[in-house]
Amino acid sequence: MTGAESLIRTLIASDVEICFANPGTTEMQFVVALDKVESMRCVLGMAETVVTGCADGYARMAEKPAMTLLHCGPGFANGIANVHNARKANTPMVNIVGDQASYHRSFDPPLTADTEGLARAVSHWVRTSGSAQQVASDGAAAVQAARTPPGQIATLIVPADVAWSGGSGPAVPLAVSARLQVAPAVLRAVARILRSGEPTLLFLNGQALGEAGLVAAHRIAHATGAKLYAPTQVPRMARGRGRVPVDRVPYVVDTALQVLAGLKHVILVGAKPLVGFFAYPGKPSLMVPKDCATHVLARPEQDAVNALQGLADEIGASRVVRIEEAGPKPCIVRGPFESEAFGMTLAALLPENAIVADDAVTSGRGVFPAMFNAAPHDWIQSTGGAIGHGFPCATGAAVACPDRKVVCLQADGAGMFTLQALWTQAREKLDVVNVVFANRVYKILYGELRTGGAKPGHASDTLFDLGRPDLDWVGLAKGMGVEAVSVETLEGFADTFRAACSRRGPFLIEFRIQK
Ligand SMILES: Cc1ncc(C[n+]2csc(CCOP(=O)(O)OP(=O)(O)O)c2C)c(N)n1
Repeated sequence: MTGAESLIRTLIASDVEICFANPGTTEMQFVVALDKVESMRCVLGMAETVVTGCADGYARMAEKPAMTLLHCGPGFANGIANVHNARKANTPMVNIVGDQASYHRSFDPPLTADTEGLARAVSHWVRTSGSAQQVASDGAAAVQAARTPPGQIATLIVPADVAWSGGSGPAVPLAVSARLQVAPAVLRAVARILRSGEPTLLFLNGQALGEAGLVAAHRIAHATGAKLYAPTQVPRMARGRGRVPVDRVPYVVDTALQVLAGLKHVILVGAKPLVGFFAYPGKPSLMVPKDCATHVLARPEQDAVNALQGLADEIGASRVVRIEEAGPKPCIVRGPFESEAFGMTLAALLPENAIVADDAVTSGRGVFPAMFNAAPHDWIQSTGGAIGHGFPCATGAAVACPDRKVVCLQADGAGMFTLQALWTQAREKLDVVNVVFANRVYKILYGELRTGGAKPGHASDTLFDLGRPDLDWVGLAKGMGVEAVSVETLEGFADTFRAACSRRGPFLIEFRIQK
């Protein structure tokens, strides 16, 4: 058995079931090994950012890593933006990167690059496998690293001679550490802050945004008057009717400062401090007031759900607290696109237990709060600010959850980064309804320009306007085997979305929006 086959069999034994890939010559031994095994499903992505974005969406929903199979430094480099997004989401991911044979590198053949350097920039764990006898145990260590709470990026580089030489056979899977528990003294200290009656925010992320975490946070909020907020970009959140309606911190700095004004304490629950996306002259980096103290209930790698439940008990919160309805009633609105109206319309039509993948940029801002009363669903979103996440993330989520409808909310400019994922959706017959917000501009960048007080000129119009020619999303989708329809009104969207949801398989709705 080759090193490559030993590694593949190790990954299978470690419960890695899916291989998102774009291979080349240095990965040929892996392809040969994959041909021999039945239990690893291979999914081709026709660009490495699609491959890594798929692996991110898959792991967020499957709660375990997929493997990616990537080609040398340049292949990995192409995938980095969505590895970065995955890293910010604490997604577990195992990247296997084939590379030049060890003795061949010194001749500097064309695909030779600083693969380790590239990998280190975005991975928590990096190793270049030194021998075919060792590569299987390297693979077991990579899965262990990826599954270490809260979830990590593990990248294993495998020189071609390591892959093709005689291996050890599969290695035994390694134990994965459990989430660390929060010390009782921390619960008591945080309880004292909550009892002070001073304005307090519980800032929730990661595990705390699952249903159990939100329910416990809601008990605390009900008992103490503490506010609850999620980050502007959430990795995965349980939402919809019957779930605790927690909003995200607004993207726009002035709005964020307004909603967080007056706070005296912020308690981090699996979250990092509330920092703005960018710095702006004269505006603060942190979104909480200067005299607001920051406390940590649970770090991202700790058991935030247990901590919230323990805290709720510590302060004597009622065990069961009614969840009040928040946000507008779902209904089908008529007329041209408007973000909140779109959200209300989507909320009225969203199938039960759907997954919503959000890379909708400005078009999505009003959608999130308008969907508190939609059917229960999971919301997954780009978390690292690198656009081009929606199509692949939705694709990976659909691979993970074949029985759930996936709805991908994709801004058009961001969508162009990874539109090849549509082809993967068609190839794998994935149940995804893609909605493209075709405003034909980088709208957010016009906003950023005006924030600095400038007025658009010829350069900004050239760089932010996506017209001349207009993108034809129906044509682009059809070219990749995905049925598509263009709509211009909310009622047109409602009819098309309803029809798309009544069938299985990928579909694309181009929502043409006034610039
Ligand atoms: C990988 C990456 N490249 C570039 C950017 C900078 N950027 C942020 S938003 C944006 C344009 C977004 O436009 P679109 O997706 O059409 O959404 P809209 O602003 O129109 O809602 C760009 C280019 C980024 N965030 N990430």
